[in-house]
Amino acid sequence: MTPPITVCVEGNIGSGKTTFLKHFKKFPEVRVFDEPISKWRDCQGYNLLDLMYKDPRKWSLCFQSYVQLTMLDLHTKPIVQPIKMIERSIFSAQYCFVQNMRNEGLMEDAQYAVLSEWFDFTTKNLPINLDLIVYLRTDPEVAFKRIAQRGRSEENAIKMEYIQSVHKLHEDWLINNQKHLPCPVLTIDANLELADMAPNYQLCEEKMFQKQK
Ligand code: TTP
Ligand code: MG
Repeated sequence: MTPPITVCVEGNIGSGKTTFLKHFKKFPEVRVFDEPISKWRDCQGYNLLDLMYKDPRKWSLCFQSYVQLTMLDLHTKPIVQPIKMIERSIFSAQYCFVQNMRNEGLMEDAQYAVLSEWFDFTTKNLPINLDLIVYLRTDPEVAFKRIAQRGRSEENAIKMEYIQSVHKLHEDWLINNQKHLPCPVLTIDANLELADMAPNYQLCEEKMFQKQK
């Protein structure tokens, strides 16, 4: 049997990744994994996401090391369907979030070094196969508005500058070729309202099913 192909959906916080993934749950060939954020909010009873936002200097390393573990779990999970779809990847965790925490001085250089060593080791030695990245590209203003609208309690103090930095790191990685790209990228205009997204779903379906053949 040919190994499944893996598609990961990337984009800023609030870009619409979870909503985008929902559309693909109807295909029997596709196994869509729920976002790992529920684990980040409850690791043996600890809400690591909340701890990290409340005191990033203290908790960023702990939080990001758990994000890394949950992403590895998703990347390596065996499935019976021919297509795996996941929200995010170990790559965006490292290139967009860990990098940002280091840039902002929220993570010590030594802490960053340890996470980077884990990242390098696991991405080299574990079977993390990515076949397509779908980049939901938004203007930071749009992502910021959506985050405010959904009102996730941990995120209520997020500032526009933070969303701008995370946006820039996604752009550097997925558009400007400044980091390693593990597979081709399909960029989608995700500023659109949900009602106007149908052609984009179709574009993604075509690419995905074409790869699977
Ligand atoms: P996202 O992984 O961007 O998920 P989302 O559900 O907010 O995105 P969408 O609306 O597009 O579905 O972020 C979830 C939260 O976790 C957010 O507050 C940012 C935070 N986060 C980090 O701090 N570090 C990380 O490495 C990742 C992946 C997320
Ligand atoms: Mg989500």
